[in-house]
Order: sequence, then structure tokens, then C-alpha cells
Amino acid sequence: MKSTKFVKKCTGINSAGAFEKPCPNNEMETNSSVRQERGRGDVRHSSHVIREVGSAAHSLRSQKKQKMAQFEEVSQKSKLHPKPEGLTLQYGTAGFRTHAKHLDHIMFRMGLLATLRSKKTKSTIGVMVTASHNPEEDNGVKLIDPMGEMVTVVWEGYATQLANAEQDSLLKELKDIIEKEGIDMSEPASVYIGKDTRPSSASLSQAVLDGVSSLGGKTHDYGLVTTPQLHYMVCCCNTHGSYGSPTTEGYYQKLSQAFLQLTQNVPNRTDDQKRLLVDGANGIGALKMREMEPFLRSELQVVLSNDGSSGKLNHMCGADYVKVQQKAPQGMNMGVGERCCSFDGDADRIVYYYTDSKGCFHLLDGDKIATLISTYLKELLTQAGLNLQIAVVQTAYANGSSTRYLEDVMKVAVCCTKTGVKHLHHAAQEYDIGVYFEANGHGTVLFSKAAQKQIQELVKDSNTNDEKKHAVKLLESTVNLINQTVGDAISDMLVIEAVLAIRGMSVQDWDAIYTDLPNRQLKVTVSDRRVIDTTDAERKAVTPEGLQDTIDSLVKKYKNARSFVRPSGTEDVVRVYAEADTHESADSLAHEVSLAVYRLAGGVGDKPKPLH
Ligand code: NG1
Ligand code: ZN
Repeated sequence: MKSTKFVKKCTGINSAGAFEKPCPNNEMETNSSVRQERGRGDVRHSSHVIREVGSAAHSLRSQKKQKMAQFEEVSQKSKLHPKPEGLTLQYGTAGFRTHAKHLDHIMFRMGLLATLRSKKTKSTIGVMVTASHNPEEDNGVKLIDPMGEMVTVVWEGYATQLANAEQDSLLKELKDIIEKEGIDMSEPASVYIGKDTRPSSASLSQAVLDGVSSLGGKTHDYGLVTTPQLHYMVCCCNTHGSYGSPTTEGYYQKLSQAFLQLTQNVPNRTDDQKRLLVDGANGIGALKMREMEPFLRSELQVVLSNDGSSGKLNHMCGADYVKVQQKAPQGMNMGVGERCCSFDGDADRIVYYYTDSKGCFHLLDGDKIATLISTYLKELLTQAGLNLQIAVVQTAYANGSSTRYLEDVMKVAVCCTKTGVKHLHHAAQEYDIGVYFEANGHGTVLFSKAAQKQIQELVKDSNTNDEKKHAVKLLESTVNLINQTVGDAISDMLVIEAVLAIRGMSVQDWDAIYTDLPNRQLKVTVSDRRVIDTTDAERKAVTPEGLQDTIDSLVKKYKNARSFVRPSGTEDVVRVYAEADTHESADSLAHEVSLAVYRLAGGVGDKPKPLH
């Protein structure tokens, strides 16, 4: 380590790996033999010093050669992953996402970027190859920061910069990032890689591996894992095992142990209560659920459908389909009143549902999940006598009824952020306990370090009474069951199942906590969705002129109504959301607002048609 530092300073290799003029405060001059020579005022070098200078020069030459060779390798290998000329993509709310055929160069370059990020943070970085709930033909990539969180905004910018560099300026852009961030290229790098089940994922994750190895980074390829599993691995690695062991087995063990602890004292749980129908979206979540089943020792009896053995990924199934279409997935054999849930394509989202005796479909989305979990946690805090602040973080898509219930009935603080998990995650970090969920079912709970410490201390406190002890033990197991790095369908499912069991609630009881306002989500295609600019956590459109006024006057025509529009971060569309007192009103308002977007924001193709 010392010798590399020495050479770096001596040679004046800047952090971008380019050569600058030798630095005046050359570390060679602090070498003791040189100091002695100077002390004697002798300008000639002793043979010893000459040998040192000679060997330093040799080492400098070999370092220079190595550096050149390193970038030479990037240059050579990048030719095997060429960028289609003119193609520009942006690192959006969920990384890069588009048709898989456009992504090979992006993957190689994200391998390069993850290596730089690893050198910069001196930690392991994750790269997940997935396009989540998008169609099977798409793919995508997301970078995972050291604690398992999303990469920072500045690095999202670098990702876009690197992704869009034409072939001949790739090295220049790479060196620009190295220089801006002052990255020491002699630092080692370690990158964890995972992929979902899409046919394109194998070759695309190979391109990531190529990128990392061309910069000399080390890789650990986890192969097929869910997105949250990879986040968990990265966090385990960088916390040196204190979050858990960085293997899929370690993940199953940690979660199942916590689940079994939570449910072990629940009296008289019948097989019906233990039974859960799971739609795996024909994706990775189904595979991983199968692997996990033995660890749950029949305390949860999963009936898996859309397990990938025949159907297509996310096609007519999965959490996004169920949430947006507000209907059950295909391929699921639901009995009346049976508790069911759907994962999305990379198992970081979950929604629950059931059908009643009249054949009516009932959806329990991210808002209902946040309500169930925050109510349960609040109750446990009271029982344990812990004074910790709990808050729920939502987006504009949260159903108005959920916000009202949380604020007015539960007296829980509610905070609204822009769409995109990273915004919710950051907001949730501000509280002792931050429960965050997007309405689409992506979410988790964050416990601050101080909150976790208080819980652990109370567990050990021999002076607490039985009721308190019981409550705080439940809290402790709940902390262990939750994947705090990111929303996790498997972890969330186990938390929900445990909470329902502990509170003796059926899915119908849970659904009855509050009644959702009927709502509708639509998409409008416009020539450039960036013409829509929003404010107030995306609840108000600032541009184009006149759009917000039009929305306001349309909303006034309906009872209990609300509507907003925003450009999607993952699709080339404008999203329209509307809610009102009846389904007809919500549909009609959504349609009228769609027409306004089409008219005022440059709609293309056919005019939006009424829903009925
Ligand atoms: P966009 O396409 O920006 O609306 C969608 C979801 C987000 C988030 C991302 C990433 C909705 C309305 N939007 O973003 O909540 O999950 O995908 O997957 O559900
Ligand atoms: Zn997902």
C-alpha cells in the first residue's frame, strides 16, 4: 500500500490516471537518505540514492505501463460492447430501463462505474440486472450503494454521462469522473452482481462482469437473485456480517427465524390461516419462494402460481398488473375470501387481494400495507413504553382515504414525497421509525440506530414487566424480519403474515380498516413529456401553462375528488391519476384530465377514449 502511494505522489499521476508534471512536494524527498544528503549540502547523489531514484523511475515506468494497460483493456473490451450511435438513455427513477437489445454497452459501462464507485467508497457495490415489472423483452440495471441503498444523485448523473458517451470519448468521460471524484485507482474494487430471470439477463450480466474486470475489479456473481436479496448481500458485506450473512441461505435463515419467533406464540393458528396464495409473476420471486419454503417449516403454507414454469414474465400477472388493472392475475385459482398476494418481476413489490362472495375483487395495496404495519408498530411501542416517533411516508399516488385514516384516526405523522423509492427512503430516515410504501406495493420500514439500540436495551432489561417484555421482543423480531435496505416482497409478505397472525385478523378485517376512494391511473403519450414540470411533491403541474387551472376546474365537478399528472420516470408517457367518490366519477375525471394533457401538453396518436 505504502509503495503505491509513494509512486503515485512521486510520479504525479493524477486521480484520473493521467500524468501531470511531478508534484513539487515529492514524497521521494522526504526519504531519509535524501534528507541526509541534503543536510550535508551535497548536490551529488550517493550511489544508494541513485539506485533508489533508478528503482523509483523503474517502478514509475511500470506503474505508467500498468495504468496505460488498464485503460487499454477498457478501450479494447468496450469495442466488444459498442454503443449504438445516437442512442441516449437516462438513469431514471429505477436505473436504466429499455428494450434489452439496447443495453449491452450500458451494462459494460455500469460495470466500469460500479468499479469506480467501489474504489471511491472503499466498499462493495452492487449491480442488479432487471427491469422489474416491465415486459419480458425489456431489461435494465440499477447500482446499489454500500449500505444497500440506491446510488446517490451525483453518481446517477455520472451513470448517464458514461452511458451516453460515444465510443471514442468513453475513456475521456471515465477519466473525467475519476478526476472529479479524486478516485485513487490503486484502491481495490469489489462488485456484487445479480440478475432476474429474463432471457436477456445472462448475457447482459456478463457484460457487467466484463466492465468490472477490465478495470481490474473483483466480482461476486450471485446469479439469479431478487433485487432486495442483492441489496441485502451488499449491506451484509459492508457491515462485516452484522446485518446478516451475505448468502441466500443467510437471508432465508435470518428472515425465517424472525418469522418463526413472531408466530410461535400465536395460539390456534389454523391451516387456513397459514395458507397464502402467491402469484410469482413468472419471475425470480417464485424461484426464491420455493427455495425459502423449507426454512418456514410449514408455519406459512405457500400455494405458488405463475411460478415461471409456463407463463411469460409479468404477462397478465404480477403486482403491477394487479394494481393498475385492479383485477386478479391470470393463472391463479382463488377461492372466495382467500388471502392472495402478487410479487412483481424482481420481487421488490407486493400487493394483497381477495374476492368476496359476490365476486367483487378487493385490492390491499401499499397504502393498506403501510397502515397495517404502522398501526401494529405503534401499538407495540405503546405496550413496550417506548417513546419513539413513527411516521408514514407516501407519494401523491397514496389513496386519500389512507392519508386521512393515518392522520385523523391513527394520529401518525404522514409525509408526502416525489415518486421514486429513493425519495421515500430518504424521508423515512428522518424518523425513529419510518414506514414508507408506494401505493404500488414497494416499501419497507427503517429503524434508526437509536431506535434499534433502545429496543435491544429494553429486551435485555431485567426490570421490565411481562407485557413490556413481550411487546419489545416482538419489536426486536420485527426489526430482524424487515429488509431495511429496500422494499422486499418476501420480507414484506412475512411481516404482513406475522402481523395478521399476531393480531388475529383476517384479510377482510384488514381491508375494513378504511375504504379506498375509487381511483384510476391512465397514461397519455405526448411528443415530449418533459414539457410537464411539477411541484408540491408532484401534486401540481407548473407547466404547460393552463394545465393546472384546467385540472383544478375539472376536479371541482366531482365529489371527494383529486387529480394530478406527472411525466413517468420509467416509460415515455405522462401518468394521470384521479380519485373521486364513485368509480364512474374517478374514471370520468381521469379521462377528462387525460384529454387536457393531450390538448395542452402535445399529445400524439389517437385522442384518449372514454373508459365506458
Ligand atoms: P414512474 O414510471 O416514474 O411512474 C414507476 C412507479 C414508481 C416506481 C418506479 C420504479 C407508479 C405510479 N410509478 O415510476 O412508483 O416504483 O416505477 O419501479 O407506480
Ligand atoms: Zn420491482
